[in-house]
Amino acid sequence: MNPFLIENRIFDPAAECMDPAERRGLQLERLRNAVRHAGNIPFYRQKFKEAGITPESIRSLDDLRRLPFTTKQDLRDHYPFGFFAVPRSELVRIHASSGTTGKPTFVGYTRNDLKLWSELCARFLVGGGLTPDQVAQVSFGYGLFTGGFGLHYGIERVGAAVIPASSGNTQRQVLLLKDAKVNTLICTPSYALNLIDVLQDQGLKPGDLALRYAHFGGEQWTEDMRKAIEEALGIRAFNNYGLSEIIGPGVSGECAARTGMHIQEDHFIVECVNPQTLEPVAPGEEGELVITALTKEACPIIRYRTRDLARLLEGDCPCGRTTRRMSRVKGRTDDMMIIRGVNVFPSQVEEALLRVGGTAPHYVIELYRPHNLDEAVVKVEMRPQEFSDKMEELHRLRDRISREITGITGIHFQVELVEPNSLERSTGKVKRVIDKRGLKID
Ligand code: DLL
Repeated sequence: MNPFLIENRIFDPAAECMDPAERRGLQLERLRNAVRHAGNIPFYRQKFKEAGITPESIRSLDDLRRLPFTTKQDLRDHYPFGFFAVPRSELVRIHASSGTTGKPTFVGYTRNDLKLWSELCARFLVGGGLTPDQVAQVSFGYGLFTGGFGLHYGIERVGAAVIPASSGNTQRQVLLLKDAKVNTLICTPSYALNLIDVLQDQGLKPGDLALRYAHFGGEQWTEDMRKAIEEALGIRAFNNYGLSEIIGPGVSGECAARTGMHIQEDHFIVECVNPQTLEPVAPGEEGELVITALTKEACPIIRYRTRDLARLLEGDCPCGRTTRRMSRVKGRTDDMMIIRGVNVFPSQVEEALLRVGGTAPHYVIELYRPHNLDEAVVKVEMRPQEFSDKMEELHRLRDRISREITGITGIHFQVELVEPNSLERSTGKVKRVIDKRGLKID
């Protein structure tokens, strides 16, 4: 059976299909350089000194484990530019991470960093079907967020035509999709849901569009959500992963076979550790991803604790790339809800909702603590065509959802079926959890 539903293409075969032993050699050489270069940053200079680390003392890739971790707090402690390793004159761009509260975390790029970034984005875009004859619409925000500009230059690097639609104004986005005969859509999966609503409101069907592919990233989504979006748009959707502190989008992405996201290992080393002990997890087990950027000039970063939970996958991919793959991100350690002592991820609730079906894929989770006991509510939207159905059927649907969620999470959620279009729509990254318990979070 052909494992590819689209043509299997590789942007940079020399890098992506490199002999693994040769790649490990390259990583070791680059790791030494990264340690040397990171020494320009006082934080690392101090840490390396304390641990007796010099570039020459890095003799094998196992020595990576001797290097210090870097956390978001470390970056915050050196706000604004304490993690920049080059003189101001070498910087050509500054972005910032999407901090939920407080100050942003700035990240800088040299000219070489920008060149690398567009190549890394081109790799996963080509893997997921982008060709020079296509039109691609970028519906990520253009601004401090790395999604818009990162993907924009990746598309140009491939040679396709980019429509820099940016985020928001969904009616206009739909007009562009239709009239500019867009083939490839690029945004967060939750924004794709928003677009689907507007398309359907306008009576547009997949056949009315030239859309065939989508590249989604920037937030967690489930396999069931992929199926729902693919069906609604008549497309093939690919997952890509990255974070501003490392480079932005381009750390990893799916190929035509969609058996996990290929990590761009010539530029990044990804470890998977137990978030409590910080020891490596067993092969194939879930843990927190820790990423070292091997070649970044402006902001080299060593063993960055991403807080993203995922698995590193074993085995070869039929596409011919030799790079290690990672699973979908299940959630962030800081998105994990602890409800009555049980760890629950929004992705598990999403899985239950989409498995039962019969509702729209729009939901929000609210947590309360009325009598010192946690209560979890999931509000999920009805589809317009089903909203006026009989009460009895609605009750049955609610019970089915509730049972499915309990089956997956072990926790009882009160299910509220709410009116179509009553929940807030996302234009970028969706907020799935509203915690009203007044707990202290870090
Ligand atoms: O979201 C970079 C990006 C933009 C990646 C566009 C892909 C596409 P930040 O704003 O710094 O950067 O947020 C990074 O988003 O640590 C993950 O928690 C989450 N994330 C990014 N991609 C995925 C994905 C960008 N494919 C944070 N699946 C990361 C799940 C993702 N989570």
